[in-house]
Amino acid sequence: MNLEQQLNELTKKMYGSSIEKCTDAQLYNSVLQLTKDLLAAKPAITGKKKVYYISMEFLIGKLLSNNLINLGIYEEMRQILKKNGRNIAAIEEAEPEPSLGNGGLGRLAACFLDSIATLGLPGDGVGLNYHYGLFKQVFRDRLQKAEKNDWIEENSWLTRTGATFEVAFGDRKVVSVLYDIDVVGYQNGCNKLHLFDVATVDESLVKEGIDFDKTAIEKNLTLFLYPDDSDEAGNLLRIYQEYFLVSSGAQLIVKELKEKGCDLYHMDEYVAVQINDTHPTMVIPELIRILTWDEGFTMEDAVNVVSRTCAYTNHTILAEALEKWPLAYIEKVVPQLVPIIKELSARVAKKYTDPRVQIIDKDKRVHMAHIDIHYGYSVNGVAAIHTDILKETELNHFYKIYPEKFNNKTNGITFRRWLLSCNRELAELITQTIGEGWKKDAGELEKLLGIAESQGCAAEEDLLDAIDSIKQQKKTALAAYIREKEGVSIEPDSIFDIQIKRLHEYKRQQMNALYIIHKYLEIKGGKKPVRPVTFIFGAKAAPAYVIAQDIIHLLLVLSKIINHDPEVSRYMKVVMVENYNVSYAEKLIPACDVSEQISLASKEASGTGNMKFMLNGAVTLGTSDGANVEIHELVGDDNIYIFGKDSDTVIRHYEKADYVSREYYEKSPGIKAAVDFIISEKALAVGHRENLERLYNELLNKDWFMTLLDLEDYIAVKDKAFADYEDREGWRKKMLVNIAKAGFFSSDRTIQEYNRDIWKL
Ligand code: 26Q
Repeated sequence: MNLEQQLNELTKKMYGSSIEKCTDAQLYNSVLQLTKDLLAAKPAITGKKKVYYISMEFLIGKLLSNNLINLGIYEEMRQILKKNGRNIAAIEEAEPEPSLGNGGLGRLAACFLDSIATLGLPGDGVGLNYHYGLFKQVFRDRLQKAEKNDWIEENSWLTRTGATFEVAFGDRKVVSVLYDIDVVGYQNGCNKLHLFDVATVDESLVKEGIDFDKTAIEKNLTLFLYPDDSDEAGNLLRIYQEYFLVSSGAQLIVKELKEKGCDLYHMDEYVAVQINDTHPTMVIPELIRILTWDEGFTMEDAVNVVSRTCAYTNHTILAEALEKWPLAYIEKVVPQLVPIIKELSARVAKKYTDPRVQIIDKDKRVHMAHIDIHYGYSVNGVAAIHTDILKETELNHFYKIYPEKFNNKTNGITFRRWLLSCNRELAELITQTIGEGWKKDAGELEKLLGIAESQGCAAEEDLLDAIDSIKQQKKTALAAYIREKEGVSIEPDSIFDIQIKRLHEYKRQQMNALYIIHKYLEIKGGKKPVRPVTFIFGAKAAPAYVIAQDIIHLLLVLSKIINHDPEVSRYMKVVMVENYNVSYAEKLIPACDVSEQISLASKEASGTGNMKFMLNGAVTLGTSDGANVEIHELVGDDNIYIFGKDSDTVIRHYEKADYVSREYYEKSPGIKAAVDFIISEKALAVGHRENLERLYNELLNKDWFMTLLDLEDYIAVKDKAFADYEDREGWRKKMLVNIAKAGFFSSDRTIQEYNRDIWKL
């Protein structure tokens, strides 16, 4: 039976209907089922050693089109649907998006699974099956409200495996059930994403918004993902979740090892466990517990073999985001781990007197990262500058003890999702121009730069024209989508300036807002821009992060004022899209002209959105932070807009505590006017005084992430970028260079490095 016949059989069997006649949802479910069957028939990727990528988050996004691409049948399926009068895009829309991650760290885990399978390496993800994931964002009265994101339908990518484990907490036992999602490599076999759920989970606990009864662990444990909220840490439930993950995961690992007939004393020859930030750190004491309690190991032997098995990735240098759990909390949740953690801590204390490297500190708090560094064999940062800062500043005391453990792995993104799938037109143009090779070896994208030499200047001119016309097409499509979803009309001929990422003060969405106010005041004062600009934002704020909520409020206030002012809206519009997620990113990124990557230098570990934008021909406007530094090195000064103080300067300001935002406010009339606008009559007429005043005071009296430090430079460089956009020839060349140099940021390259230096599969 060919694919079309198989699909017809399925729609008939499932819905008594044909491909032509069934609803979009029914057709989606039928294609889903067909794809799941094809995945099940793929060979498993096998080998002596396997990596388990253990993470509280896997922000996988929708899976249908990516699975079809990796199976090599996307085009065939598109044609079959078309022949039957159906549109694949409409079928893709019917898929609910799982929101099993906060942002970068979770999305990175998903890109890595794609690359591990694509490279044919044995490697599984280990995570949790949150029923409502991260909250769904809605705007009411220009404020963010949180709702549950219901994504698990009767038919889904999840397959119940039948495997169960028992997880013992101090006050109760719960049964963990294992679901799997197939992860197919591009033209390769399958690995698994293992997601654990509580057998007795009860969705009816969730009533209004995202509130639920916090007492009944066995009913609520896997309902929600905790938002990335460094201020609100210390929640017991988060520790319950973390232990539930690592205990289930460790049991699965040991079970699979035994099935392989492996001698557990040599488990490091069969397994690498990659710990995604500190969240799954308890896997280290848990593995030691299992080996000593159940397998007859001495403490010494267990500690040694586990330390040769586990490796840790650090994703942040924000001190407030490093997990430090009170020992009393761990005692309450998992008393059985306490003697092990104390033993691990005592061993460190015996060797090193420096209080900065202890596991349990004088306030009886457990520093999770310290467990990872002492009892793992590798510590990596996620971009060159980030790893340097870890070595030289943040983790310097550890670097002095274990220089050989530290290594850098600059992040990457899967080009299957972030080009082939989200920008099929550009991918096809590239293939027509340089052949298929880049899909397997992203470095070949550089061939795009040799077109003038190899095929003549006319060919390069055609290429630039084609890239530009695809960009225009994507901008038009995005404008239509935004019109439909947000009810705002935007002009496809305007410059699309986009900042999409979690809302955090260090990412400085508020600085972008101040630029917008500055532009608005200029236009009001009679200075009209040559070309209109559309400022687009997408960001969720952790519900307990008050200032982040206030920044969202300011952005919504600005969009109301500006979009409804006929004098100004001809020149600029502001759109804050609702519920920014992976699917929205796939529409926004191909349509972007200017990619906003404006974090305070030293604070953004890497960023990965910056790479996605570059690959899709946007030009970066950014600080010397995270992977922007490496983008800058690759594309050169002419093809990126860098501004602001560098990380050394910023770190010195923190050390000396000599940054005073009010000084910047007082010495520059432009800055003062922009900041004052936040509490102007105009803003207060559409916004809430409480939110706007709080934000204004924060900027003037604290501004911990130094918004005003870089504002003037930001305005100057951004104006320059917008002016350069008018040199259309020059700008297209910048787009081309960005695309051509993006190959380094393929997660295939990143995973090859993890494998070469850490996993050795
Ligand atoms: C911790 C404790 C309690 C509740 C939540 C958390 C928590 C959850 C998520 C803390 C942090 C996160 C997420 C961090 C994150 O996404 N970091 C980003 O990782 C990316 C991939 O390496 C980098 O590119 C980004 O620079 C980094 O911010």
